[in-house]
Amino acid sequence: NNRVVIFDLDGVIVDTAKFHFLAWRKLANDLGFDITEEQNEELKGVSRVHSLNKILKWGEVELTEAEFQKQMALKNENYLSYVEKMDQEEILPGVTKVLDHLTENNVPFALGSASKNAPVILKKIGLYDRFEAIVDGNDVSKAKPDPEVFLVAADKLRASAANCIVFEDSVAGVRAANRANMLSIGIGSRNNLHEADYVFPDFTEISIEFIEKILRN
Ligand code: B16
Ligand code: MG
Repeated sequence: NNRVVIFDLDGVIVDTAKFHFLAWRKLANDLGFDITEEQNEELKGVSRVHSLNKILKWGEVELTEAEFQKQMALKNENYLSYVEKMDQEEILPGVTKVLDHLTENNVPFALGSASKNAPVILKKIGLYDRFEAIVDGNDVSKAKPDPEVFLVAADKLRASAANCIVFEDSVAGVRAANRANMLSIGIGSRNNLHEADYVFPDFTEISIEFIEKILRN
């Protein structure tokens, strides 16, 4: 069969949301306000520019274009100081088992992430060479929930959208997969991700039998 799989990065393969939160929080604090973990949920899967726009709205702060660019660069520098310390221990539990199963069964898989830092993160955790294709924030112009990132990934895998299975932790990402007419598998809470075709709290709850089932259907 010609099924292929597309993985989101942050929140699916690694938990970099905790580092994004620390870095955004520092930026907010430097500008004189604070952000909550709850607000951080709304930043998941959202591009860097959109994230900063949302945060500035929450803090009721306005920046000049030059200041905006400077703050984004500082945030990324700070975020990368955490990424720098990552290694394969950061791969979320249960992920490797699924990737190995796909590899053993010759099922191609790609990355479909909003992050411009995706390649460096994949190299840090030792998974860079495992992906058939990597589509990230550098390759697309329309952010999730626009399906562009997943459609480009499907294209690179030479697969039709109907044959793609997407693993996503964000609401925007699940919507993007659904809009692309792909099978969407949410990783996280059912409360947030009820629009997904299936939802699992994390990869340890996903059995090889389930993977086999969705590959066959
Ligand atoms: P960067 P994903 C997304 O990654 C994150 O969930 C989101 O919080 C972040 O703002 C976005 O990448 C951009 O990341 O600043 O590294 O370019 O979940 O799509 O893998
Ligand atoms: Mg994500």
